[in-house]
Amino acid sequence: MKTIVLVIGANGQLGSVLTQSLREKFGESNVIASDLRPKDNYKGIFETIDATDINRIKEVVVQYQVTQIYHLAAILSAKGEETPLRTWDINMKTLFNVLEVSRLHNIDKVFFPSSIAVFGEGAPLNDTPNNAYLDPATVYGISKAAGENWAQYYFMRYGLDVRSIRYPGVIGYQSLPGGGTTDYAVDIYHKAVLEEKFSCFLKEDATLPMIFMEDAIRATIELMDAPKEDIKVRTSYNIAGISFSPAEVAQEIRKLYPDFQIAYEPDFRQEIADRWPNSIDDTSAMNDWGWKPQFDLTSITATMIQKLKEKYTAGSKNLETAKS
Ligand code: AKB
Repeated sequence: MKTIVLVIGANGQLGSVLTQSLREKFGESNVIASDLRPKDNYKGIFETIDATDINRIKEVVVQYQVTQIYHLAAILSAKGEETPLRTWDINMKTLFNVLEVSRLHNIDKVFFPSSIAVFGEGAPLNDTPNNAYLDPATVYGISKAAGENWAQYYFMRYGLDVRSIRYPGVIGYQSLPGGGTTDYAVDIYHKAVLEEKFSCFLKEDATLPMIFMEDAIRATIELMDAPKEDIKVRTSYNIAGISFSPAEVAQEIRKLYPDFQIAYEPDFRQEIADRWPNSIDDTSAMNDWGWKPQFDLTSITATMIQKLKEKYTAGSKNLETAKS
């Protein structure tokens, strides 16, 4: 049977890159991007979907005879704390809508992203195991922990093939993150390339699990491609890329930009980071579907700097213009 994919939240940091990769895999005309509104000059099939509206999701699923849904729309950890009840409402309502439409319209596979934000003080800080106790301290984390259990419920009760990954902070040059606690790890590279001083909202030693975009996309596609019987975890899989602190990225950047300057001005996001793991144990993902990261801090830094330089240079005759 032909695979037709619907990506909900296709304008986001991960969504925009994942949509491209899914188009390369399944063909341009078989991947429908959707979000609250199209980006300027968007190329490819795009449908406007507010995922809190179940009827709109249904309409698009029926119109294109969708067989897989990637539900990426969510309010992230830091932004979510501004309006806790709205965050809960949006994150849960959109998930229920996707699960219900998928169940009622016989969708083959659903992807639901979870996050390291599901962990809290009850979990070990180092090499946090897949089945650690979950006591998240942000609304985003609570919604993801609940979402994982609902994903498992839909699998057990209705046989819906929902698969999920707990993403660490995702670092990529292709898109910008919005509203997360790990966002600094993308912003820092933009500032380095623009040769500007970086003000970091986390402390210098705030070590967090991170992953390069290429690894995150590959993990998602490998998980979705894995035979159904290999998927033993129906809540969500830990995946580790690497772990580093702001001071360690700054040190790595200085190998290429020796004058790079960073100031530490921790805000409320530091308290969120304090409760998240330093590192993640991803043995279950490795054993069940062969997960293995490829990028370390040195290769991430080299790629980010090279690609962002190219991007700024192309966008503005040269880097000098980009800086002003
Ligand atoms: C965030 O910082 O909120 C996200 C995440 C780790 O899920 N990047």
